[in-house]
Amino acid sequence: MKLYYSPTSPYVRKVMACAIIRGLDGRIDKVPTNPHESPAVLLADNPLSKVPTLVTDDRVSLFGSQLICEYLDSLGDAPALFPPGGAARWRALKFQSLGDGILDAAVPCRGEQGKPQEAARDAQIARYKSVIARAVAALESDPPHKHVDIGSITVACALGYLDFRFASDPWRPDHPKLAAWYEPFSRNKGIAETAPQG
Ligand SMILES: N[C@@H](CCC(=O)N[C@@H](CS)C(=O)NCC(=O)O)C(=O)O
Repeated sequence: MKLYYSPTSPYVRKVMACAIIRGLDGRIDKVPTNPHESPAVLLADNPLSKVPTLVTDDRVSLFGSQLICEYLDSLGDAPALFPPGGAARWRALKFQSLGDGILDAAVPCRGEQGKPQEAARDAQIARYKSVIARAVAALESDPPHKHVDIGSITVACALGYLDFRFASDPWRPDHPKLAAWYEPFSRNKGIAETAPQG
């Protein structure tokens, strides 16, 4: 399999964490890619020009970390990261949505912060930060379980991204229950080995 990859993308991290936890990382050929430059090879496999993009051994291109993680879950015989049904499934998928929602605000927020200051930019940044604050508060009220599944993995990648890109605005002091969940969870092999550097 081929994975269009960026080492600092939290969505790529989520995919690689799932691959490591399910013992599939050795089957993935990582292709360093800057999606913002829209290279022709990436566009040939993903018209949206985003990473992660996975090309399967059957030459099927899959994009969106949720879809890619679900595909990886269909391979091999390691325990599933997507619970097959019942309350556990909906809870895991809800946490995945919450974690992805944090990233869907935090990643463009960082983009806005790099632009020249003006009122519209500042209003958009404030809106993104409110989304992040509400989502982290919801996680403090109801942290993920210790169990490793797609929900807890995604939340860990989202919190790791806040540490990586928003270190001057630390989330731990006001969220002690979430911090107490994250500290041991982040030592899980798939999370520890994919921590962003730099
Ligand atoms: N919903 C997508 C989001 C992927 C995404 O936005 N990736 C960023 C990198 S962190 C990207 O490729 N951005 C390029 C662009 O938006 O042009 C997923 O879950 O994979």
